[in-house]
Amino acid sequence: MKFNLIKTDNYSKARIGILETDHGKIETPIFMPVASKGYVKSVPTHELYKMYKIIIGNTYHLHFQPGVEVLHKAGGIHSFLNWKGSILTDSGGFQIFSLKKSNKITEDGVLFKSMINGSFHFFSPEKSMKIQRFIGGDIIMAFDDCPPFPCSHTEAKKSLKKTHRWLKKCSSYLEKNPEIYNYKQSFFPIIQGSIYPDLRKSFTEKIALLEAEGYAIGGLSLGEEKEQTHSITDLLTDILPKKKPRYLMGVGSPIDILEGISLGIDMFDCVLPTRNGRHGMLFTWKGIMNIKNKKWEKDYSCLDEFGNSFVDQLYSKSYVRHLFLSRDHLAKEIASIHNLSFYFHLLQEAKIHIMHNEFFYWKKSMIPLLQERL
Ligand code: PRF
Repeated sequence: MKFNLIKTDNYSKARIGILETDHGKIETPIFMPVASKGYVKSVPTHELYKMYKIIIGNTYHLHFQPGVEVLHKAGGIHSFLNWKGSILTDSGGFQIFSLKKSNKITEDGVLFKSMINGSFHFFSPEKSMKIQRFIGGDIIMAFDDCPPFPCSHTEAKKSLKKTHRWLKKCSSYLEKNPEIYNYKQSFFPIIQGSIYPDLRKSFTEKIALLEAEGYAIGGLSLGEEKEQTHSITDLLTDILPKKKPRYLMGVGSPIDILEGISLGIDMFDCVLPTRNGRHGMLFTWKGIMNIKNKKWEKDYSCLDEFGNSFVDQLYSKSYVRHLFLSRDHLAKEIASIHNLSFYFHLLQEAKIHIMHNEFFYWKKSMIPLLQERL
């Protein structure tokens, strides 16, 4: 993987870069739609690919369905999906922890009960790496221990030490077990440490020396105050090597993304545009719209007059509301395509403003609009 920084904003830490995997070039900052099981819910691949050239899958989900044997026999996840772009896979740890019930964390890994059939499974750093080799993502993530929020300094420190030991196990597994498909996989460590600046700082200083191909910030956006998310992110992007991509995991809303960009983040992923879209929440340039609202019952104007997606001009607000109330699948498809298109264009705009050193002021002017409830 290559990463070239092509521009840094004069008035914020925002940057533009080109990230290149063996499956193509991606301009950063980038938002990656979530395809945990190898598909973005309700969105056909041909629509997705018109906008996005990278998606994020999940080791935990793909391990259960369709399973590594199916993926391996297909020749890896790209062939299985017939996805021409890049794929990043998350390591699965976070999903296991967030499904907390009935799991047991030990020094070696996590014992948990499957949501699908109730059977018991054990995930370890080595196992996550092995599965990620078989899945075949272009970027693979370290198996980390993400402590819940809130958590004490003592707990956070203990968990961070485990994340560090697990990181070493991941790296040594990958060194001994090279790629099984004919393209490169890049490995990103994940920074944890909850909301404690001392833990975050010392860990980041250590792993910044590793010369990893990119770095991820985990353990944020778990319910802490926005100022805490921002100050931790700010602290870490000051320490991380400037020439490597930074990925803020599981973030976020359009505003969170603009804040992240201004703090020097290059990559984001979040279920928000698709999950909330499936429930009728639409993000627009004028604010957030709940299309199921009675207000739109007889509004025959197009879904989003400023939207760039074909769905925005093709369907009316009244009609999309009707599709939602009738519970037709088409409603979810239209809303998800609309939201992914909005996110895509928001990042396109952000890049134009970074290019012209106007990002900081543009972001400031955008926040009240994005907060608006229509
Ligand atoms: N770790 C991993 N994946 C994640 C997170 C994390 O901390 C988060 C937290 N925002 C989202 N996805 N492995």
